[in-house]
Amino acid sequence: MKPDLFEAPDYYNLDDLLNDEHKLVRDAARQWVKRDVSPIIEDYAQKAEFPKQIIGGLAEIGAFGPYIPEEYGGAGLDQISYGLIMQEIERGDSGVRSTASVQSSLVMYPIYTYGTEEQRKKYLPKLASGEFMGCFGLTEPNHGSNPGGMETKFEDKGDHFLLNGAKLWISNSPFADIAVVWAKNEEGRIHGLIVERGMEGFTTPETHNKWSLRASATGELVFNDVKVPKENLLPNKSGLGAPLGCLDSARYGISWGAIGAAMDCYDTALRYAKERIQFGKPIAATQLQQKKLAEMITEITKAQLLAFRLGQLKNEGRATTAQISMAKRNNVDMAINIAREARQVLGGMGITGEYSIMRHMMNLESVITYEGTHDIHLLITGMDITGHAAFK
Ligand code: TGC
Ligand code: FAD
Repeated sequence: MKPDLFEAPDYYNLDDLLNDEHKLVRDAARQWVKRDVSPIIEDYAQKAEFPKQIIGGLAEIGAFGPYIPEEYGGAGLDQISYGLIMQEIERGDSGVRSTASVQSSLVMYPIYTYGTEEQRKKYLPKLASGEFMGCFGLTEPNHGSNPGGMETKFEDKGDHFLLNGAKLWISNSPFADIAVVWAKNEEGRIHGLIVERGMEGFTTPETHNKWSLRASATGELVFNDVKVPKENLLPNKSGLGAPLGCLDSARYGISWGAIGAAMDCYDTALRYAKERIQFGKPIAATQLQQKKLAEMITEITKAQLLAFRLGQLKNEGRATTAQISMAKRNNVDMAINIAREARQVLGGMGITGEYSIMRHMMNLESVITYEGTHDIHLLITGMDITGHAAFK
């Protein structure tokens, strides 16, 4: 793979809006990605393997629980710093950002927000340091966009719960130490349970042959009469709103992350267009390639403004689910379109692993599907502005 020469586009001087801490955190993540991710990621994506050796580095840059208070091992940062870390990691690879998103927003967030003090103390510091890795089980074979229909269930057996069912498409499942699992009790009410690797009847088969997110491990969670200790129930919120609350936080991070992937594709295409000579001049001097590049930087700039404003609202506790949906949908769509255009700027070279663009493009096919599909986010906006839910 080519050396990582990335230079971040900042067409509207957004750096002026960042404080010193934001810039420090962002620059540390950027340097780490250049040093520890870019040189190895193509190889791991080709092998379809998650590079476990980067777990310590992710912890060091604060990617595990950026906004979780320091007393629980988190970085105690604000939401804009969280977004910037996700942006920088996804600039390297969406699969690596997935690992960080799941650990932070789908495992640490529910334990911090819905868990007991004992659960916080037991799990959060280890998750923040990367000693424990976690995964989040919501999606099932028969229930993806409609998680409320889930069939995974648990029964109260007096001194423990008995868990049965299966989850599909679970990021990090093949190597996770713990899983935050959403299941229905005898009354059909959804609760979160912490399931630990090694519990009898709990298996995590890996999903193979993905063309997308190849450097991220994806698998199933299978529960066959798993005895879960009662103290592993997350007691402070139940109902579908509990997992959906976690998704708000992860989707927010993705709205920043997608900008990173788009910036990398744009930067690569711009550099290539300036260097590639056809018909005696750089292809960057042709109107058609300028149209592609000019539209890319325009869309990236709009997405940056959207994410920054959403970050301000999130810091104030005012960001709504619908606002987050709009940003996730818009920014991922923006990134996938830029990846497709950027790939064309590179001609045949664009399909090789010498450059990151094709990998980003394939990764973004997952990003536009998980954490709520492109369609579902449009319907969330539609519901918000009309008052009518068109899902059912
Ligand atoms: P609905 O009737 O609208 O809502 C049920 C209850 O939940 C409440 N609620 C929320 N609460 C907190 N935060 C939110 N964002 C909430 N959204 C809704 C709602 O008020 C209601 O509460 P109550 O008290 O009235 O019961 O639910 P619905 O069944 O109609 O479904 C709505 C829909 C389709 C929008 C929702 O289910 C949805 O978002 N579906 C998409 C599923 C999804 O995003 N799955 C993601 C799985 S995890 C993943 O993909 C990880 S990828 C790895 C990575 O991140 O990198
Ligand atoms: P479906 O819900 O079956 O949707 C199929 C199509 O129908 C889509 O185009 C959808 O937009 C459309 N559709 C569905 N309902 C409607 C409707 N009402 N109106 C119009 N169109 C509709 N889940 C987890 O719980 N944890 C994870 O860690 C996780 N990681 C993932 C990693 C990867 C690589 C992938 C690909 C997925 C992951 N997921 C995870 C699952 C992901 O969240 C789901 O794939 C996603 O929510 C969509 O569900 P589905 O695949 O079952 O598609």
